[in-house]
Amino acid sequence: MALLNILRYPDPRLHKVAKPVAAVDARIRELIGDMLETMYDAEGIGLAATQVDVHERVIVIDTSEKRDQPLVLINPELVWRSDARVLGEEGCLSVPQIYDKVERHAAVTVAALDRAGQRFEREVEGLTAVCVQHEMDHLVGKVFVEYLSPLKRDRVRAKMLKRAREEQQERQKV
Ligand code: K2U
Ligand code: ZN
Repeated sequence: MALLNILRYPDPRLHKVAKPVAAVDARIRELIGDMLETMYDAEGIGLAATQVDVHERVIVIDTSEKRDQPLVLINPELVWRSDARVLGEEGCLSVPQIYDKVERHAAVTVAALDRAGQRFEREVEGLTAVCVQHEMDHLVGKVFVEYLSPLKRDRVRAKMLKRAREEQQERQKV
């Protein structure tokens, strides 16, 4: 298993559209293991392959209290969306320390392949539903800050670029 590098906004690779997984093989299962390790290490509750610069349709999620119930979604598709919507505070491992409100469907049904390549459907609500929608946005190159106003989005972009410059200067000092 390995910890993977998480791309930081506004890295242009975060806007690439992921391709469907052609075969659920050993390579994909290793990627899923590494994504889960990376998500738990970063204290996230979800991670999309796009965020680790792999542009295939793979998502891992774990919203359980004990962090021991991973949900693996390969080639996920939403097959139902509730009319009811929720406005929730979102964050993103690719946009650290930035949180803001985003409106999502309150519940969704997602169809996907599991690690054995078997198709399944799962209806989710609450934080899991929000996370599924957030991660599926990543797979089409969308980051949650794009739901914010242009002013807020520009401020986030400037803050992230400043932080990246400062981190680069720190690395050059050592
Ligand atoms: O895509 C990611 O970077 C993972 C997000 C998943 C998430 C998105 C929206 C709302 C909640 C979670 C990260 O887990 S953000 C960090 C975090 C962790 C717990 C609760 C909220 C945010
Ligand atoms: Zn995210």
